[in-house]
Amino acid sequence: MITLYGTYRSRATRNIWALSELGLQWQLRPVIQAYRLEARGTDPHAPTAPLNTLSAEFLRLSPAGAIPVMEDGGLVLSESLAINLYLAKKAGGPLAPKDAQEEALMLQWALYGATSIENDALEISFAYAKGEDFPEARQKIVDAAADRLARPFAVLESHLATHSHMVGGRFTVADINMAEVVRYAQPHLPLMERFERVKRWLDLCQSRPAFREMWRKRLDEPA
Ligand SMILES: N[C@@H](CCC(=O)N[C@@H](CS)C(=O)NCC(=O)O)C(=O)O
Repeated sequence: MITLYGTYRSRATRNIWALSELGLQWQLRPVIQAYRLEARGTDPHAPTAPLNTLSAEFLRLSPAGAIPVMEDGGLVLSESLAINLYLAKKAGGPLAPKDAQEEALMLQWALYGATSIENDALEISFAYAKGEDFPEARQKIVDAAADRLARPFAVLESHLATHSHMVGGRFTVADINMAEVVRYAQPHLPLMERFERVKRWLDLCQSRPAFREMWRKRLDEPA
């Protein structure tokens, strides 16, 4: 049985979405971010604290102290995007790479998302999570992140002008990985409206029942 360590309010959503699409048997072992506990006034080191990213038991699995982590038959794997690529190969089927070339392209897009998009998209996500009102300093952070994202979003836009999906002309794990990175920038409408194909592709990915179910459960989890 596959065990996923994490929460719905973390990058574990990527794996939860993929696990559901792939029809794999799995269980969730809740591990909360230490900073969330601290924000609630709970000491993450307290003996009564729930399992968290600073718990000794969890640090044995993840020296980085970060969720998600996946355990499967002795394999302990971190890095959400790598976990998804593993899960797709394990399950096979249309979401998985059909050959070495597709696998290379899926890896290429996962690395592009992680290195060229995620950090700036996260800046936008954090800024919007603080509320709808935008003091000038926060607006500047969002505008600068959106400016930096224009280049990688143009790369996606031009890819989607000639391809229906990230890889292989069908919905695959490469779409899940990229959609979950691009999602962080989604609240910034001026950016999404500028890149119409990216917006359309993201909407399509997020219309899948497996995404919707994951999202519903995420919203049910305390912030
Ligand atoms: N690149 C890693 C990032 C993992 C990561 O930063 N996870 C955050 C939650 S989404 C975390 O566990 N932070 C722990 C903490 O700050 O205590 C991945 O994609 O899995």
